[in-house]
Amino acid sequence: MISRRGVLLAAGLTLIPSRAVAAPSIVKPLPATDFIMHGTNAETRWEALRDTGSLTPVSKFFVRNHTSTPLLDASSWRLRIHGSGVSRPLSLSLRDLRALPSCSVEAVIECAGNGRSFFISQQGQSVSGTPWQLGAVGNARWRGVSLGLLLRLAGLRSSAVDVLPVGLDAEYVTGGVNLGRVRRPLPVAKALDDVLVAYEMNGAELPVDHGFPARLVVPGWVGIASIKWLGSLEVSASALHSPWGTQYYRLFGPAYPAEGTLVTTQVAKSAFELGWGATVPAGRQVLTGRSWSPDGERRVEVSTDGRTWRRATPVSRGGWTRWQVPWQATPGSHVLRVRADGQPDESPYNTQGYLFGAVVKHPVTVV
Ligand SMILES: Nc1nc2c(c(=O)[nH]1)N[C@H]1C(S)=C(S)[C@@H](COP(=O)(O)O)O[C@H]1N2
Ligand SMILES: [Mo]
Repeated sequence: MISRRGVLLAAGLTLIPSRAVAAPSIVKPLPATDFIMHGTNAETRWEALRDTGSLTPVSKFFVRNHTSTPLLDASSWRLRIHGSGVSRPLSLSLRDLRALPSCSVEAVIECAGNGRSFFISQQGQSVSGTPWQLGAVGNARWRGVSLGLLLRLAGLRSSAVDVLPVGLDAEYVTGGVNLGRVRRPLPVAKALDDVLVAYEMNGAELPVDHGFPARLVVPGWVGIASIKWLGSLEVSASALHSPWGTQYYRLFGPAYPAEGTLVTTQVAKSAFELGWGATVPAGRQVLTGRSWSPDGERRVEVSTDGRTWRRATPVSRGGWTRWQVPWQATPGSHVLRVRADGQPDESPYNTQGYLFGAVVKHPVTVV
């Protein structure tokens, strides 16, 4: 059999070195069984979480990249903390960071646009942005240094109001406009609360796609707050702004003021560990899934007929709640629904499709 190279040579073509092919945005393998691709982003397939525990394995964790994963050199990397809000600017190496007292938290990171496609398919509205289903979310155990500790070491002034984390990935150019490095200010009050500068994910070094050597983890807030590939933190005595708070991650639309409303915290969501339009065998099934919200979930209910709701049984709690519920599946088409504590039937419309929190109507076919 003639090789691919032979065919190309015979055709008078030279083999293009693989490095000349457009650099992939994401470094880790992205098998189609685990991910749905959206340009530079990879969405986790819910059916791929079925046999995983509370922590999303790195191999299945969604990736949201504005550009590409940068490969940073850990030995020359520094985290700079500077600005009018601190009296002792710092420049820390990864060793310095690792030498500080650490803490860990199990927390979900979720894109503000998770569920966006349902504004279109379920509510008939037109929204802009990546058409995620419900897989732009993952739960991990993050270890690192409390941002509050770092700010105090840098001599946080009482006048400080905002902290601006800046990523070291490429500047983001969209529609011919360069918006600069991915960055978004965080109020000092949240920075001092439960935010981590994380260098570990699920007990191992932070993977390159998830922010190596260090990223912010901002529990309960939309994913954009958790800046990856952290290079600096500007602490300011005056309010700071970036396009990721003025142009994006703002709610615009008839229900909002003209200047929009900043998106900060997430809304409750729930998902079945089933593929979209999955085929399920008839008979006694156990439906499994997860619910998550910044305040934790007390009650999760499932409906298999669209009229009656049954309490699901919690399987584990943590960054999110895993649950299960038995189902006597009869042949035909069904629509499954799940809601955590008062998830509404409809999500308020906003032009960029953020914070979809309504109950999703999940189609399955029983055979
Ligand atoms: N530097 C940098 N940080 C970033 C991003 C990015 O593109 N660059 N994407 C943000 C967005 S929109 C989300 S939802 C999360 C996704 O985190 P993950 O890729 O580790 O899942 O990272 C955030 N932090
Ligand atoms: Mo995001």
